[in-house]
Order: sequence, then C-alpha cells, then structure tokens
Amino acid sequence: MPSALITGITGQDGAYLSQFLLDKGYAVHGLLRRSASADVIGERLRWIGVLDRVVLHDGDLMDLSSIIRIVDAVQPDEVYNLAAQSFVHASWQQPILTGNVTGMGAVNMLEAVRIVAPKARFYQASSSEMFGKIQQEKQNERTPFYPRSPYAAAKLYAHWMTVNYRESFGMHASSGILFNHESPLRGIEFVTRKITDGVARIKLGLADELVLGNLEAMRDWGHARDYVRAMWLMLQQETPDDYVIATGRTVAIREFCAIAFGHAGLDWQKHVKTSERFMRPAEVDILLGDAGKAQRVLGWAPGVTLEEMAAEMVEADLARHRAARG
Ligand code: NDP
Ligand code: GDR
Repeated sequence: MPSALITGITGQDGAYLSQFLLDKGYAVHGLLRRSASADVIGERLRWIGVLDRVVLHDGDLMDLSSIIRIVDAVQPDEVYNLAAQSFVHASWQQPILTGNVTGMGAVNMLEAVRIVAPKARFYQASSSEMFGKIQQEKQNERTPFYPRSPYAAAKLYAHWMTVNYRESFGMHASSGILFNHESPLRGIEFVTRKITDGVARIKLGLADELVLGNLEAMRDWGHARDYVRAMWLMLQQETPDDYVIATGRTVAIREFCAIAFGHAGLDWQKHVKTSERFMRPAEVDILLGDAGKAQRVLGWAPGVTLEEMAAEMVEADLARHRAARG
C-alpha cells in the first residue's frame, strides 16, 4: 500500500487530497499542529467523511525536529507540502510569520525529506499569486514572476527552493503553480466562500448586506477536487517538473457575485456594499492561466465549471445555516 504524508491536511486541499488518495488505496498521514480548539480542527476532514481514516501526527512546520521525526516514522512514498499561512490579505499584517511558515516551512520539509526519506516524491503548493503584476496576458510555466504581497514573495522563495533541491540533490520534487481553487470547504475569509456564505445568510433572512473589497479584480477559479488530482498526477511522472494548473477562464468578483446571488434568485446589486477595509495595499488585478503543459503531459483538464461550483457552494452554505438554525 503506498503511503502519503500531507502537511496542511486540515485545510481545504488537505481534505480533498486525503479523500482522493484514500480512494486510490493510499495510507494517508497528516501533520496536525496543536490547537486549543482541537474539537473543530478536524472539521473539514469530518465534513468530507475521512477523519477516522487518516493518521494524524502532532507537529508544526516551524519545528524542524517534529517534521524530521514524522517523516522518519512514516517513511512516505509521497509528501504533499500544502501547509501555509495562505491568506494573502493577512500577509501584510503578519509578514514575518508568513515568511517563516509559507517560505521557510517548505525548506524545513525539503530538508526533512532529504535527510530521512530522500527517495520520497515531493509536491510543493506553489501559487498563481507569484505572477502578481502579470508580465504576460496568459501565464504559463515560463512567464516571469512579479509577486505583489508578502505571501507571494514567500511562495516564490519556496518555489525556487523546490526547483533548487531537484537540481542540486536529484530529489523528485515538483511544484504545482495552482490558480485559485474553491469549494464548500474554502476558508470563510476568501472571497468566493465569503460571497456564498453571504448569499445563504441573506436568502435565509439572517443578514441583509455583504461587505466586500475590490469588485474589479479578476481570477481564474477552479474546483479544489479537480486541482488535487493534478497534484497527484505530477508525482506519478517519472521526471519531476513544474506545472501551471488553471481553467483558462477569468472572471471578475462582481461577476462571481452575480452568479452566486443569481443561483439563489437574488439580485446582488441590492445587497453588496464595498469598504476600504477589504482593499489590499497592492492588488493582483487579473490572473489567467494556461494549463496547456498539464493537459499535454499529465492528461489533466478541469471537470467542474464555475457556475456548477458556485451552485455547490451556495447550496452547502444554505444547508449549514439551516442546520445551525435547527
Ligand atoms: P488552507 O488555508 O485551507 O490550509 C492551510 C493549512 O496549513 C491548514 O491545514 C493549516 O492548519 C496549515 N498550517 C498553517 N500553518 C501551519 C504550521 N505552522 N504548521 C503546520 N501546518 C500549518 O489552504 P488551502 O487548502 O486553500 O491551500 C493549500 C496550499 O495551497 C497552501 O499552501 C496555499 O497557500 C496553496 N495554494 C492554494 C490555492 C487555493 O486557491 N486554495 C492556490 C494556490 C496555492 P490549521 O488548520 O491548523 O490552520
Ligand atoms: P487570493 O484569494 O488573494 O486570490 O488568494 P481571495 O479570495 O482572498 O481574493 C481574491 C480577490 O478578491 C478580492 N476581494 C476580496 N477578497 C477577500 N478575501 N475578501 C473580500 O471581501 C474581497 N473583496 C474583493 C481580493 O482583493 C482579490 O483580488 C487565494 C489564496 O488561496 C492563496 O493562498 C492562493 O495562493 C491564491 O488564491 C491563488
């Protein structure tokens, strides 16, 4: 039975990847950082129905000795480094923590793997945020980077360190440059989920308005379930490499509002307000990915449309609020 170790297993992608790998017959291990709210920390894994099928190990990406101990004990065939301070907006408030976890944390993982499990295949969760102020209309693996936030700068460091460990030590280390991907398990502070949660609350009479930031920003959004499949495909290749994963369609926040509110039969313009509070010191105005290489080499293509995803997210938030209301 192949085994995988996932850092960030309690996050959105960690939950979908766990489910995907369990279905493929893997033994799935995850890194769990200690929290005073231990009762809610496995919530996504519970929601997706795999909490009791994964093995969780106490550790923190910032604590190299804990990582080495876990990698040594598990001796995984595959390591997926998904853990990060992943909220771009927060990275201006906590640039040092973001640098440590999102940037240096990846090097801790690479070091742990190099020291105690050098044959393991390694996946680094790189991001389209690295393209930032875009240098090409459609971004692919050869597009120059221009990070626009402490988060993006930290991801870029982790990305190049992954490339460097591949080239220096011959490690099977691949980097997936994933564009935004969402789901009902998306963190509530990210814009799509904030919108679908707002739609549900307004529909059920629990709120009347939703306050957002920049409605003109455009993103290339896919579904997390499709994107974790791409992560796995990268590690099945004989040769490690870097891949852009995207849908090739970009949509403005205001358009996503229209789709999500429209699904619930609401007019978004009657409910959405904007506030400076949610604007960023430096914005990434538009992202649009070219996943041609992933299509050619991995045979990967997205399966879920934006409209289907938004509908799934709105329905899940309606169900959550109805259940909470009793
Ligand atoms: P989430 O924010 O949902 O999950 C982040 C995970 O990292 C959580 O499990 C969190 O644990 C964990 N974590 C944070 N700090 C530490 C730490 N110090 N030690 C151990 N674990 C830690 O992110 P996503 O699932 O959305 O994304 C997964 C990865 O992919 C991230 O690296 C993200 O930056 C990257 N990415 C995401 C994209 C997206 O659109 N979703 C696109 C491109 C890249 P806890 O539950 O305890 O907070
Ligand atoms: P992003 O996702 O920064 O692209 O990073 P987010 O959903 O936070 O923002 C997307 C765009 O929406 C605009 N926006 C708002 N954003 C939030 N969060 N809240 C608002 O109220 C709001 N109003 C407008 C933002 O300005 C931005 O332009 C995500 C994360 O998952 C990263 O970890 C990942 O690397 C990238 O996607 C790819």
